Amino acid sequence: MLKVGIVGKPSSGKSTFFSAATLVDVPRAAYPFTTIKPNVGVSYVSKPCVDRELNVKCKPKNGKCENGMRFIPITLVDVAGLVPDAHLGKGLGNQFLSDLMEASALIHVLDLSGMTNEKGEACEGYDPEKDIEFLEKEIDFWIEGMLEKKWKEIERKSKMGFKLYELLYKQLSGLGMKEELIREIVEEGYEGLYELARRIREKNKPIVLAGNKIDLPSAQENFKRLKKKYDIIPVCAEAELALRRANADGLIRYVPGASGFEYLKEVSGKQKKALEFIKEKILDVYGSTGVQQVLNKVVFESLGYIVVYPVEDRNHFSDKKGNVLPDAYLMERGSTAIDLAYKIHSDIGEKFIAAFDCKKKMKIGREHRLSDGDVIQILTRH
Ligand SMILES: Nc1nc2c(ncn2[C@@H]2O[C@H](COP(=O)(O)OP(=O)(O)OP(=O)(O)O)[C@@H](O)[C@H]2O)c(=O)[nH]1
Ligand SMILES: [Mg+2]
Repeated sequence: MLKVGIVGKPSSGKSTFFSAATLVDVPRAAYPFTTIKPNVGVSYVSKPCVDRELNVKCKPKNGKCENGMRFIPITLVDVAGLVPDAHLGKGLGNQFLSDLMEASALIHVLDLSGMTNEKGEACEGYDPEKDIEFLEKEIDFWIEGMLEKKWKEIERKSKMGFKLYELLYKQLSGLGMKEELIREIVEEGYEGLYELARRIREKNKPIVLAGNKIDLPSAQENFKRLKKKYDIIPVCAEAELALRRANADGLIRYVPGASGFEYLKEVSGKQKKALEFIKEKILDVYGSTGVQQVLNKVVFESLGYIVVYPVEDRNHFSDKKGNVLPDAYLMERGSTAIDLAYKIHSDIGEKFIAAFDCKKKMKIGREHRLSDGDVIQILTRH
């Protein structure tokens, strides 16, 4: 399953974001290094389901479909806070980032309020822009460290005639890099190991900025200033957590990512006040709490993934048992019919003959590139 990591300095709200996105209950608190061991959970990205377009009602096996939105599972990982000079051993260091090795992209949860310093300690008037800068550097130092460990050996082998990009690719194999991208970087040239690490990070681990704590007035001020320079999504992780919990408890009906919710029961007192606050100060102002938007941006914009629906029965868009549109797969842009076949099962890949585009009602070949929202039947030999 596609993996996305959550990074940021201590106390920025990473675990609150994680909890809101997964509904996994984890410790969250206003002191640094609340999280030490990584939290791993299932979250979902959402896209309008093709069932409306096809005039059918889907029955997902994985994930869910609510209000016409298909929710597709991803793995989310929340780690300890990163501080400046973590690569020199400050805070908890940067070794724990190895928990994010397989993450395809990162979410940087920023505390936009400026009410915590770079170490996550309470303060006032801290500029969150500093966090954007130092965090990227610390991730670069971490990758540099991985290269450094084997650098002598890499240089020796490279002099012996082995291709440098192949050696680098091997050394970073756990990072889920593409050999082609590493080759491009090597061919373009770079100055020193740090620069090489930075280029590798830029090409392989896109970072989406989540401007958290937007409910606080100082965060709103910082957002107005920083949005001119950076692509930041305003987020209130606390609000999303409250809404998802109230939904799970049956108090309200709330579909993640929506701009509103409806009451299902009589709610009063503190709870009603909190929900009304969220409606007036977050949903009505920003259009959502930002959590779902951040997840969707990572997967559909930064990584450019598409959603493809494999089916066995082309006429009913279903599997053999009649479940309509049972699966929705996240696939890399440029994926082909044969890629989909192998993703379903290696056996299906091996027995592939052709595929059928169920929307266009035409046969397609193994190298046919798939598009977002395609409904595909794979034809195999027996
Ligand atoms: N006002 C406000 N506070 C928030 C929001 N999200 C998180 N917080 C608070 O920020 C503090 C830190 O939250 P955590 O989720 O534990 O932060 P973390 O980044 O996981 O912290 P470490 O694990 O220590 O690195 C807690 O007191 C949260 O209640 C938000 O959207 N608004
Ligand atoms: Mg935490």
